[in-house]
Amino acid sequence: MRLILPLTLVLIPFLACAQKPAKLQIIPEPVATTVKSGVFTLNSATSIAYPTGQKDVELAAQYLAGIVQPATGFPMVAKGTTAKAAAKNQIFFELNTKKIKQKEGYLLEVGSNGITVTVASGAGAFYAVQTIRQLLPPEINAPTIQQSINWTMPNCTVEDFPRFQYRGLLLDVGRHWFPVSSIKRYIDLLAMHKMNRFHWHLTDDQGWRIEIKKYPKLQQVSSCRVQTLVGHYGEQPEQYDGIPYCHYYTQAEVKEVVEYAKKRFVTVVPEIEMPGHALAALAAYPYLGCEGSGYSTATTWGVHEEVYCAGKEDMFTFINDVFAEIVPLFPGEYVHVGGDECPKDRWKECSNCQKRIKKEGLKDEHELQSYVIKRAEQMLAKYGKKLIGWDEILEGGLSPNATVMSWRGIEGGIAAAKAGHDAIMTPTSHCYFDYYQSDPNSEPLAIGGLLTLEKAYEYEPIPDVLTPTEAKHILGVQGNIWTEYIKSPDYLDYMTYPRACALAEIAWSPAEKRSWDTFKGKIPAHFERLAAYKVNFAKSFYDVTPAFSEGLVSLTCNDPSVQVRYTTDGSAPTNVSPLYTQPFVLSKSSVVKASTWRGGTALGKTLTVNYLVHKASGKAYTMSKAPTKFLGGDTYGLTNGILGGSKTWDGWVGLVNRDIDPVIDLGAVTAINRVTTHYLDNKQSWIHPPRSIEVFVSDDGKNFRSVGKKAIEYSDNTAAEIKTIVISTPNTKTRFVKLVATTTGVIPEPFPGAKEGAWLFLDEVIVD
Ligand code: TNX
Repeated sequence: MRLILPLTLVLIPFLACAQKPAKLQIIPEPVATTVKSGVFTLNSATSIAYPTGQKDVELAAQYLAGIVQPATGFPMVAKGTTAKAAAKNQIFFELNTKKIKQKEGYLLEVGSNGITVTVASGAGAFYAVQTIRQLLPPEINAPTIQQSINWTMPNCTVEDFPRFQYRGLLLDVGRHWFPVSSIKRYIDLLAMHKMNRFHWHLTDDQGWRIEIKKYPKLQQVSSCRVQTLVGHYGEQPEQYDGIPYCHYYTQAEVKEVVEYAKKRFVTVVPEIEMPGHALAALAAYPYLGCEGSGYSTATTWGVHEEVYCAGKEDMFTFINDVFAEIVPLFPGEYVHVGGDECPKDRWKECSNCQKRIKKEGLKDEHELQSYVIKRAEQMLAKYGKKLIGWDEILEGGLSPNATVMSWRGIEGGIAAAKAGHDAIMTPTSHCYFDYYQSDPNSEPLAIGGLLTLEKAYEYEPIPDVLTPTEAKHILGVQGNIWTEYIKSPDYLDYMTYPRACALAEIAWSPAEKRSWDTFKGKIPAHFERLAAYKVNFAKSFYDVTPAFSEGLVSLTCNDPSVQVRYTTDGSAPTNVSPLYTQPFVLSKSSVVKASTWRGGTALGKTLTVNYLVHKASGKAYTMSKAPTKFLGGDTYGLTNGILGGSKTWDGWVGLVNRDIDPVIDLGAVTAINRVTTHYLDNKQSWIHPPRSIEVFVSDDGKNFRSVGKKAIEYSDNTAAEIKTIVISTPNTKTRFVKLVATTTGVIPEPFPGAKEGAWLFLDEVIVD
C-alpha cells in the first residue's frame, strides 16, 4: 500500500528544524550566541524604534529599514521613541553604555514578540543590524521584492563586539579606476561584514585619481595613461591595448563617498603615495622629479625608478598643498603616505639630494626617505592628522608618531610594535587578495602567488613574539586589492569575496572562537546571502584540492557533503566518473582531472594535475635547511610529481641564498639511469639559476659519491624561463639519492635586487 502523507506533515519536521537550528551561521562569528525555540517574524506591521535624539543610533535604525524594504516590500521607517522597552512586533534599539561596555558592541535579543538591540553607540547598532540581516533568510539581500518568503529569524541572544579596532580593506584605483557606484558597493559589502576602514589607494605610477584644484594638470595629465599593458607583466614580447585610460574622482564625488561610508560607520583612509610610485604626478609636473623632464604616466606595472626629488623643496610644497586640499575631505584620523617601493637610484645621482643628505646630516638615501616621511608627518600633524605608511618607512628610522602597515611579511609590524608604534597587519602571504585563490590554470589572470580561502582564514594577526603590552599596538588587519589585473567590478567582486569574509572573521571574532571547520560550515549559507546580493563571488571553495604523499593521490573538497569525481586518462569528469572515496596509487604518469558534484550538477571548476610518476615520487627527503611551507616546504615538494609553472610559485621549492640539497631515501636499493630537475630563472623576481647541480648516491645515507655534475651557464637574460637539467647515471644502483643545487648567493649587478640574497627555485627531483 502506498502511504501518501499530506504535505504539511512532511514539512512540519523540517520547519521545526528550521525554527531551531543547532547554531547560528553568522560571519564574522559573534562573541557568544544562544539559540532559543520559536521565531520572530518580520511583517508589514513590524515597527523600528530608536531613542529620540540619538542621531547615530537613528542612522543604524534607518539603515535597517532601508535594507529590509527592497526584498520584503514592507514600508518600514524607523521612529524615535522615549519608551524603555520594545512594543509588540517591534525592533527596539536601546542605548545603554552601562550595560554595553565596548563602543562597537551590541546585545541582540530576538524573541517571538519583538527584538531588543542594546548598544553603546551607533556603530554597535549598525553591527547588530548586520547580524539581523544574516538571521533573516538570505533573500533579504535581494534588490527586488521576493514573493512567498517567511521573513522569520530564530529566537536567540547574540552578545558581540570586535577583537580589533581597525578592520580594513584596500582598493587600488591607481592601476584601474572604478566608478563611484562600485566604490559604494565595495563599502556596503565590507560594512556588511562588520569591517570599518576603507583604504582608498588614490595615486600611483599609472594614474592620479583625486582632483586637486591647485594642480589642474593632475586632472589633465596624471589621471591619464596612453595605453595599458595586456597580459601578464614580464611576458615577452610586451603588448599594449593602445587605448587611452583617463579617470579621476572630483572632490564632490570624494565627499559623496566619504559621506556614504560614514553612514555605514566606515572611515575612509586616503593614500597619497610618496616618495615613490609618483610617475603620474611627475608626468604633469616634471620639476618634481630629480631630472626635471621626460616623464609619462606608466603604462605597465612594477616598481619605477622615477620618484619625487627629495632634494628639492618643490616636492614639499607640492605635498603640503595636496594635504591642504585632501584633509578637509577626509574626516578620519589617518592619512596614508605610501612610502613603499621607492628605488633610490635617482637620489644617488642627484646633486640636490646629495646636498640635502649632507646638510641634514643624513647617513644615506634611506635616511633621506625617512626625512621625507618625517616632514610629511609634521605637515599632517599641523592639520590634526596622523600618518600611516607601508613598512619601508621603518628603513632609515621611523617617524616619531607613524603607524606602520606591515605588508612584506609580519616583521615590519613586529618592529613597529616593539618600538612602541601602532601597526596594521596586511602581509602578502595572507592578505593579498590580488593573488590567485585556486589552481591558476583554471583561474582568470591574476598577479601571481596562491592565497586560498583556507590560507586567508588561517592568519593570526598577533605575532607570538610580542609581549601583551606590545601586542596592544597591533590595531588590526587589512586585506588589499591591488588592481593591476582587476579591470571590472565583476572581477573585483570575484577576487574580494569570499576571502574578505575570512578576513572579517579574523578582524572581528575572538581568537578562541575561530575555527576553519566552523567557518567552512557557514560558507554555503553565506554564499546564498552573497548570491542574493548579486555578488560575483569566487566558488573556488568547491574546487578539488589535490595532495600527493607516500605515493598516494588524495582529492579533497572543503565541503565534505559534495561528491568528488575523477578521471586519470585526461578526459573531463562527468557525473558517472569514478567517485573518489580514498587516496589512490598512481602507477604511471597521468593527467588527473577532478570536479565536485551535488545531485548530478557540477559545482566548482575542473581540477587538472599532471602527475609525473618516477622512482622517487612520493618519497620523503631531508634537506639541510627546509623551505617555508609556502615555498614547497612540505615533506614532498620535490617529489610530489608536480612540476613548477610560471604563473605562481606553486610547484616550486625555493630558498634564499642557500643550496637546495635534498637527500631522498628510495626505500630500497634501486637501479637508476638518470636524474632530472628544472630550475626557474626569473631575475626580475630575484629568482636566479643555480651555479651547478650535482648528484650523489649512497647505500647508507652517510657516505655519498658523486655520479655527475653540471655547471650552469649564467646569462644576462631577464625574461622568465624554466630550464631542464638532466644528469645521466647509467647502471647505478643506490638506495639514497642526493642532489645539490648551489645557490648564486647574492644577486649580482645590474639585476633587480642586486646585493640581496638570490632565490633558488627547483620543482622536482625526477629519478628514472
Ligand atoms: C606591492 S603592497 C605593492 C603594490 C602592488 C602589489 C601587488 C605595496 C605597498 N606595494 O604597489 O600593487 O605589490 O601585489
